[in-house]
Amino acid sequence: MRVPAAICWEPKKPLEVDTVDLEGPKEGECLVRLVATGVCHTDAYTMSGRDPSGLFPAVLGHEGGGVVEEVGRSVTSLRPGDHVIPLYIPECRNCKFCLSGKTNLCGAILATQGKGLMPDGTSRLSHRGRTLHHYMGTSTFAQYTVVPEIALAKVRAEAPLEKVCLLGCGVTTGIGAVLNTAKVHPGATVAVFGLGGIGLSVVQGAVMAGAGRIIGVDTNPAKYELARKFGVTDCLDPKATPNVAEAIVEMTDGGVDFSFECIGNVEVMGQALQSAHKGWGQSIIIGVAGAGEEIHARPFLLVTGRAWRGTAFGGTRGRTQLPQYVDWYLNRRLELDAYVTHTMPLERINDAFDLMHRGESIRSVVLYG
Ligand code: NAD
Ligand code: AHE
Ligand code: ZN
Repeated sequence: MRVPAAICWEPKKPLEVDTVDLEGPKEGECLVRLVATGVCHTDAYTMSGRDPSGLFPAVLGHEGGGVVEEVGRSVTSLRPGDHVIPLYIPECRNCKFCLSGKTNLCGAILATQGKGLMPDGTSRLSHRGRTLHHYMGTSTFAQYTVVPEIALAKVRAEAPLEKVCLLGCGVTTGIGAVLNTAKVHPGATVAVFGLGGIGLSVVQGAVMAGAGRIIGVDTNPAKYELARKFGVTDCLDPKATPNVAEAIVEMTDGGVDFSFECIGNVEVMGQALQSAHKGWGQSIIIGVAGAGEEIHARPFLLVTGRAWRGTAFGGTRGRTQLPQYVDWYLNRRLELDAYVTHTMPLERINDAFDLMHRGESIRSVVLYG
């Protein structure tokens, strides 16, 4: 079928919106009509050419919400009409990782997904005969996409897909980092480095967990007003605070119980570790860094009881946990609406990246007509 899509032909170039060819679902796959997709900083990161796993040309996008239109052979858990959120980390419930009960990092289709292909080793996407790569197994910057059944979370049909699409990455990553990975406890002190879509979701998760003081750090003071509404108690501007880690240690009598890096800056990752309390402080890396970049720290920080950890998709098992997050949204326990600062049709998707780079948006959501 012929489908409108935004094509990323090569790094550092705007996306081209054009019609692509999409083959129907094969065994174990579903055709999904997207209603909306959020634009995450990770899409911009891959477009920048800094992503060591970036493949081109590709149809990017990984924060979608849509409706199943058709199912391939042997699909049993979904049928046409089901509302779904595509998952860049699937949940097969059968691989070593899923069965371990210790991680959300399902390994069932990792090898082909990393090559931009469906599990049978081929692509469903092409443009005038040229093969296009799938991105993160989801490719939500197209009105229709093909996704493996194990990478689709079925959610309640009454939930607005133009809002719950944010659970496909940003909001789930942030609240999951707090609730699943760090397991923040009531009264805990928290520092959040970067107050974009991910950082605000860490703040939201910290409030849900009953955290006490929540310190937000961002170089863009325009982010502070919304951050305070989400529950940040103190805002720090690194441009006005020469040593942010020292300032946090001083403000909290030795450091925070939990710090979260939500930027993708390896220097800030080190500062976040330094901000954690001796003996028990945990620092969680969420941001993704460019090819060749490495973290560094004095080993003494770890020797003296701080822990350095990371999290992907907030440690969330998508098919199991996203229906619950959707319920929380419908019960007003979880905020999604405030993240959506801009909406646009697919034709204007490049505006979403301009807004992000100018620091003017939290989440732009593309609405398919
Ligand atoms: P965003 O652009 O919305 O937010 C980033 C924020 O960081 C902005 O507010 C910006 O002003 C601030 N910032 C930039 N440099 C800073 C600095 N030196 N000190 C303090 N603040 C600074 O991005 P986002 O969508 O929230 O994504 C954040 C990061 O998380 C990205 O690296 C993204 O790729 C990553 N991410 C990771 C996962 C995961 O599963 N691990 C999931 C989603 C996103
Ligand atoms: N491709 C990069 C790493 C990118 C990365 O860490 N991606 C996160 C999701 S970011 C969503 O916005 C992730 O979950 N990765 C798990 C995985 O298996 O890819 C690189 O360094 O190669
Ligand atoms: Zn993302």
